[in-house]
Amino acid sequence: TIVARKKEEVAATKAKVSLAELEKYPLFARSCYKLRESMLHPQRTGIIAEFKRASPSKGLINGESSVQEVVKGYQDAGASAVSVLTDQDFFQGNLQDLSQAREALSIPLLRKEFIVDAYQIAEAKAYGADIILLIAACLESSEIESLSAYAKSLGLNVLLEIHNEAELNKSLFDSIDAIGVNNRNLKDFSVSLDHSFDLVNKIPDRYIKVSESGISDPETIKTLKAAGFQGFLIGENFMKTNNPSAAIQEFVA
Ligand code: IGP
Repeated sequence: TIVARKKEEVAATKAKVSLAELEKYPLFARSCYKLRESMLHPQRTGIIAEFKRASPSKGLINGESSVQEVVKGYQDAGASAVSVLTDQDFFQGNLQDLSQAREALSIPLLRKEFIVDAYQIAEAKAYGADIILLIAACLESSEIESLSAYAKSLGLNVLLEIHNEAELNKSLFDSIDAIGVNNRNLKDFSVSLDHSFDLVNKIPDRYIKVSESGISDPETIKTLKAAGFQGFLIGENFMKTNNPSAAIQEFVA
């Protein structure tokens, strides 16, 4: 499984770079941009725009675009935050993409990763992230609680991802800032916005509500907003074009 694979990956990395060493990286000491503030900012769109070269469902999406150019374009177009994949095997991402994005940005940056260990959270901070993702489908309730509390202790923001009501109910901790409904089923990759519409009213209002995946036109954002979402995580729709920065501009125009 993905969780087992990630645990092996973390063990191998830890053997090379200890947690104590990560804590000495210059970016580890920075204070993070606040997710809530940027998501609700009147001059921003609520879009969390993703840099995604490839995916397990689509294969190669964009092997050409430079991470810094794309994320800068996202920010200039009014994105509230940027997401960068760091998984190599499925998404052709890496931690250098994350730190490169950090250099180009002055809005919150999400490390998009399958997090199974606190070490990956320290790593996120060390490479310039402001937000980490925790996926309820990959974690026990007690792990969600302890990992989110650790992220908070480092000053990071936490986006918790769910796909159904059971995952929501095991995840309602104070150390979580935002709850994202993934419209894509991680097992069979089928996409339906109904997941968002069905779950939005079950998410307590103290959390920022984000709809994730499969959003491919501006009208959908209006509908999701009317249903109660403040955030919209979009990757493929922008990355599949040869100019993702132009694609997001047209999208928000
Ligand atoms: C973006 P899309 O369909 O716009 O490219 O989706 C984002 O929601 C998706 O990449 C994603 C994801 C994840 C990827 C959501 N949750 C968890 C990897 C792991």
